[in-house]
Amino acid sequence: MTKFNLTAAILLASSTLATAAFAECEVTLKSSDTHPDGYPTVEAVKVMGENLKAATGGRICIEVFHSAQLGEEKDTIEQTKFGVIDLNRVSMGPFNNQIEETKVVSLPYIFRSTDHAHRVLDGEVGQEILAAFEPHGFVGLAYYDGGSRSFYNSQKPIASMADLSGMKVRVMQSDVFVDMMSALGANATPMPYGEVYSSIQTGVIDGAENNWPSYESSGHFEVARYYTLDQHLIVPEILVMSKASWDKLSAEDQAAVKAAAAASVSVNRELWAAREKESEAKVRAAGAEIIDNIDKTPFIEAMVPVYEKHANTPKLKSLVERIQATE
Ligand code: GTR
Repeated sequence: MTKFNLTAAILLASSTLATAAFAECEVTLKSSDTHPDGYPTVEAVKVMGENLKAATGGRICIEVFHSAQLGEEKDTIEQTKFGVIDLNRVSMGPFNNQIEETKVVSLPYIFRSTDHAHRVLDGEVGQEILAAFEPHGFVGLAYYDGGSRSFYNSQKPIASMADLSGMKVRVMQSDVFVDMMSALGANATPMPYGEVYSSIQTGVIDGAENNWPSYESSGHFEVARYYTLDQHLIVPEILVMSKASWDKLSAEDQAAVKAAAAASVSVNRELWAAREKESEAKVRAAGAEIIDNIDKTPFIEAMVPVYEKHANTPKLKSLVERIQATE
């Protein structure tokens, strides 16, 4: 069975199930997430669904397909564009190659902290980047927390850029991250999230990079025990809706979707903060070796060519400057 046929079969099977559980809903929006049930993004979209159902008198519901049941992020983005999937919670990363504005908030060390990221995303720049999705077939609804991402590997503790030299490190499928790894002297291997565990286990790659909750929930800590807190990326998570699905809704229902999405942001942030701590405690207890207090300055300085290459138009440069100027 081809990948497309398989996905179609899963969707067909899932829509039969959906009919039973969501029988009373006029419209059931299918929502995709790569993470397992209970993960802060999955739970936030569930809460959004409850609020949307209440706000529309039970007419519009959301069914969340977690654990990559609908496919890997890049494929689900395509399906969302065509309205096969209605809602999708993904990282900004896989959008970088098609929506250039998303590159700005995916640049290494662009945000100084999660609070800084919140102030930018909750403000005008955040709204402008959400608006940039529309010409590409998506409606940008909300930003969720993705913490900060750091390197982990199966080979050795990494305490400096020199230690990264020549290592094969998986990145999300985005040229920004490929160039980031080259600038650090490592070999970037872009691949879907679901392939990372076995690729580390079999030695196809030496490691990857992610935040505490993903490092933990994916089980990557079991096969890559050295985790270096260099915090090179704070990449926002994004919830988008298919423009095709959006256009089928009345203006009133569109407003209800927007409001329910906006209200789910604080739910996500609260769950995220708690999960980061839980995940950290879990991987530490499992014996992961955490390399902390490294000098980040050389990592930050090495990113100059990445900014030059990817923030390469007046519009993108100005977005970078406005983010940096945000207190
Ligand atoms: C996670 C993120 C996912 C996915 C994954 C990855 O932190 O929440 O959406 O992008 O990283 O590395 O592919």
